[in-house]
Amino acid sequence: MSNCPLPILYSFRRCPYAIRARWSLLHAGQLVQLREIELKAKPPQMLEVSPKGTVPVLVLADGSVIDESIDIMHWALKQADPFDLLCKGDASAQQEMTLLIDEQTATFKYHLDRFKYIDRYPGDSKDIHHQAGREILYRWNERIAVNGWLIGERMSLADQALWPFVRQWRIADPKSFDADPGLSAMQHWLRRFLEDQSFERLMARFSPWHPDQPESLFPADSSAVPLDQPLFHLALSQDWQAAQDSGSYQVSTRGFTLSQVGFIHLSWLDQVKATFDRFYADAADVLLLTIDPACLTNPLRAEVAANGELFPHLFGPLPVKAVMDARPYSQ
Ligand SMILES: N[C@@H](CCC(=O)N[C@@H](CS)C(=O)NCC(=O)O)C(=O)O
Repeated sequence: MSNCPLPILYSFRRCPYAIRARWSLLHAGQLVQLREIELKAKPPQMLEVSPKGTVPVLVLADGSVIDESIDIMHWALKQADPFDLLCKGDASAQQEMTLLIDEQTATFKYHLDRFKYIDRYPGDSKDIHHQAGREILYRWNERIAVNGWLIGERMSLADQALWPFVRQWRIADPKSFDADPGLSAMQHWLRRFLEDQSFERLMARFSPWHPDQPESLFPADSSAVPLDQPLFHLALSQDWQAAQDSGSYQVSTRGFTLSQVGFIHLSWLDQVKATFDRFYADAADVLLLTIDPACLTNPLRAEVAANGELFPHLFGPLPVKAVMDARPYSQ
């Protein structure tokens, strides 16, 4: 990992395509420069890299451009997919995901636009599109009713790609959505996203971008982790032993795995003692791992903890070879 320039994301706060792209960047631990645009006055810098003129557009450090939201999601998940949203190795789940995302793109969005903005479609009938969209939602609801998610027992890319559009549908008529007994599983499913602790970060407001102003970071409360100073992690000795056998360490913090939390908690040197006192003081055989951040390949981001302090987080497994030193920690 090197301190190369951050990707640039052209975004529009309320756009469901931009929302799903930001959601996946947020959860993959990716820091970007966010350029909020106005759809009525798209910046020439964006049109130059993506003449089709839709948001989101992601411009990577090497200049390559990704201008379809679903491709941005795939790119983000390639950087880090701690919850296995791509259902690696499960061809049938992947096929189901593709079918659902295609149905949203080709059919649901068509009815959503006409249900929500009927004034833009003279001669068309709002009721017909309401009914047609609702039938799709009923089918999605039946899937969610089985295990809580669109596919199987875990959240997948399909849930993440679809919820911003279901949110938009609800916004068009919240009363009928909330009162519909045929959508009860989906009402709960949607609330999981809207009440998620990251929703506020996702929907933070940015002033429209102007090249003369300083760049804004997304997530706005995060920052880059310097790569020229070591990072630290307190580990139980048995967990570190297991990591040496497998080649990577996948514990987030005491009692929680990477796949439960989504990232590994790290510290800077002056934060280690307080972390030990809070979480490890009664544990036997605690090791202090010293990590070379330049050897990490998954995204690293400094994020605000509940106490307001910034901590480095690693969004992926910690490779054993990135650990420069592992020694018993005691006060
Ligand atoms: N297929 C694109 C669609 C993106 C899209 O249509 N975005 C809308 C905003 S929600 C847009 O930029 N529209 C251009 C305009 O209104 O001028 C994607 O998935 O990224």
